[in-house]
This record gives sequence, structure tokens and C-alpha cells, in this order.
Amino acid sequence: MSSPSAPSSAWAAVDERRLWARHEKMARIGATPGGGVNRQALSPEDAAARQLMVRWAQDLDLTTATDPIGNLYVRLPGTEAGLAPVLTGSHLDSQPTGGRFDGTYGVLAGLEALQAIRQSGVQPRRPIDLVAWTNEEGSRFLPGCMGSGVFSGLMSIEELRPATDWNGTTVESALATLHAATPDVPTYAAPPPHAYLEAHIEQGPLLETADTTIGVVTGIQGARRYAVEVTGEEAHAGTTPLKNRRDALRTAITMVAELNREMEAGGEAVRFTVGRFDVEPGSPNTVPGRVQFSIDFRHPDLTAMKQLGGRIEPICQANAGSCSVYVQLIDDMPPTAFAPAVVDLVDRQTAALGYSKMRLPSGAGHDAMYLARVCPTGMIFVPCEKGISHNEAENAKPDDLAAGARVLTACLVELTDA
Ligand code: HGY
Ligand code: MN
Ligand code: MN
Repeated sequence: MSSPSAPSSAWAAVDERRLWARHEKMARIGATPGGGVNRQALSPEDAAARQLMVRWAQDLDLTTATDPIGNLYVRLPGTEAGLAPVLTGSHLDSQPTGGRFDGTYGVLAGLEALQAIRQSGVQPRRPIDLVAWTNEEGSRFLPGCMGSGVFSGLMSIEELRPATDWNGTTVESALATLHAATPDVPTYAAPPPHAYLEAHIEQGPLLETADTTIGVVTGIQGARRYAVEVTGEEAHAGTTPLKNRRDALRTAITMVAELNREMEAGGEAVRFTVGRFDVEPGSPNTVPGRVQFSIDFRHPDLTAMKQLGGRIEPICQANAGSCSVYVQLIDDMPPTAFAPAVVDLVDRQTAALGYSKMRLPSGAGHDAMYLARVCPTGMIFVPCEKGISHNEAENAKPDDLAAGARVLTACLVELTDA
């Protein structure tokens, strides 16, 4: 990393009102009655959000491109076009009852940074690519981080195409719809990046509790996701004695109870969530023959993650009773440590801009997990109200969003010179 550059005037061109207005406009796409958004990956709402990004890019005379997995790139050219680009960005897809800032902030802060750099007249040496990554959330299609996973070479688009959502729609067909929404955006093979920096709301309470504006993110905890299928036998609710039943729901409930007991004993750092639970046939007077449920398991320590994660399948098998159980590991991402040079850059530029700051790890997953495996990577957090996220009540303050965008801009300018 180059020595501290002269204070960049570009960050001074970040416009708080413009950034907030873009959030309000983007929040209308997939708006939910509770004040959040439902803009699930590869949905018509996701496509509409991309169309809006393309329009904003064109208004700024920035070029756009996409790739086969649907990542959307907005480029600010550099004086030396052939150099590896600096990347920034996040995601536009949301949870079903998501908030207006999760992911969206990183994309709009990146757009604000590109506009501020252009307005200030600062000439970046390297191109800067702003990226809206496909399907970060993984709530409609598993696994999450599909766009950054394919970009980094850690996921295969061929293996992802047949993946289906809970209604049986494939990634392949949903991608075709997404690309059709922006037919004028050319496809290109993105070059290996020089560095990646992502701005995001913290999605936790630490910054707000510490009355601190900027989170200098040191890394991301490890995460595993599983799909569990319990198979029993459908039977008549009125004629089948309890002892003769192969009740998939009763068995799945026992498994989840045992898993929770084991995870609670694992200590305060453990995160264990069963977020989806589907019962078939779902009739009040038929004994359930099949249950599918999801597991989201996370831990900041690799050894503990392996040890405790390794208990999940044995506990399911030990509690299967007269049913059969299939435990599929969908996603296994070890803890991520960000590049010290990028973490120090964020720290230094935040100090230079005079914002309060603290170093912290991320409890939430991000596309930066995958970018960190291909280039020096870091993240900038800003506070969100009461740490609430993955909830329609998610909220953030305009001045905090602008502060994060200023730090992002100053860091991007320095990274493009390196
Ligand atoms: O689940 C996560 O951590 C991310 O917000 N998708
Ligand atoms: Mn996110
Ligand atoms: Mn999220």
C-alpha cells in the first residue's frame, strides 16, 4: 500500500442528501408495508433494482457490464485502463422481510464514491468497478453469495444453474429473466481485482452502543449451512396408534431440541438458527411423512466451528427414531481475516477524516468473504439503529451513511494509486 496520500478532495464531494435520496428511491422497489423491502434474489424486484442502477450509471456516464451469474458492474475508468481494477460494492437482493440498508448501502455508497471522485476531478490510476453481487442473501436460492462465489472461483455456475427455490424455480431460468431486464448491458469477463472494499451497516449493536461512527472491520466469522430432510410415513391421524407412527414432524422437533441443547452448551459465541421448517403434506389429519428444515451455524473460531459443527449430523442421526434423515452440508465458509494493509488503510483514512472508530469482526456474512480469497479485502461498517437487521425496522442515519461513504471514497482513491 502506498504511503498516506495527500488528503483526497474526492471525499469532500460526497453528498449526504443525494445518498439518502437514492436510498429512498431504491427502497420503493419491493417496498413492504412494514417499511422494509422484499427484493429477493433474481426476482422481478431484483431486476428492477438493477435497472435503476443502470439508469443512475448512465446518467453519470459510467459504463455498465454483467457476467453469466448476473453480477452488475459499474465502472469509473482509470488513467491506466489495463491495470487490475479496485472493486467496491455489496448486494441489492434482500431477505423476504428485509431492511432498506442491508447490502443496498454498500452499493449506493460505492456509487456515491464514484460520483464524488468524478466530480472532484481526482483522476484514479486504476479503474474502479462498483459491483452489485448476485444473491448474497441465500434466502431464496442456497447457497448465498452466489455472485461473489462464482467471481472468486469458489463456486461453479454450472453446479448452481439447476439449484431451485422452494417453489421449484431454477437459478438458470431466474437468471435468464434477470438478464432480460437489462438487455443493453454487455457481458464481460471481469479481470482479477487489485483490492476490494465493501461498506455495510453493522447489523449489530456495537457501534451504536459505543457511540462510534465507523467500524474498521477485521474479519468475518465462519458459517455453515445445512439442509436436513426427515422422512417418515404418512398415516391417518384418527386410526394410527402413536407407537405405530413414523412421524417426521415429531422426529424433526426432537432433533432441533437436541441440537439447541448442544449449541447452548457451546458458549456465548455460538450462533445456531433453524429459519425454515417445511412439513408435508401439511394436512391437519395426516401424520407428517416428510419434514425439511434449514440450519445456519456460525462461530468465530475455526477449531470450535469444526468441533461443534461436527456434532450436527450425529445428533440428527441419533434422534431419527423410526424415520430416516439426510443431512446435506450446503455451505462451509471458515472464518475470514481481512488483509492487514486494507484494515490499516480504513483505520488511517477514518482518523484522517476525524471520525470516531473501533475495530470489530463481522457477525454477519458478506460477499467480502469470497473476495478476501482472491485479493486484499476489507470492510467499513456504519451503525444501524439498535443493531436491528433482517427486519423491516432496520434503520440508519443519513450522516452516518455519508461518513462511511467519505471513508470509502478516501480509501478507494488511495487504493487506485497503489
Ligand atoms: O446471513 C448473513 O449473514 C448475511 O446478512 N446474508
Ligand atoms: Mn448484507
Ligand atoms: Mn443480509
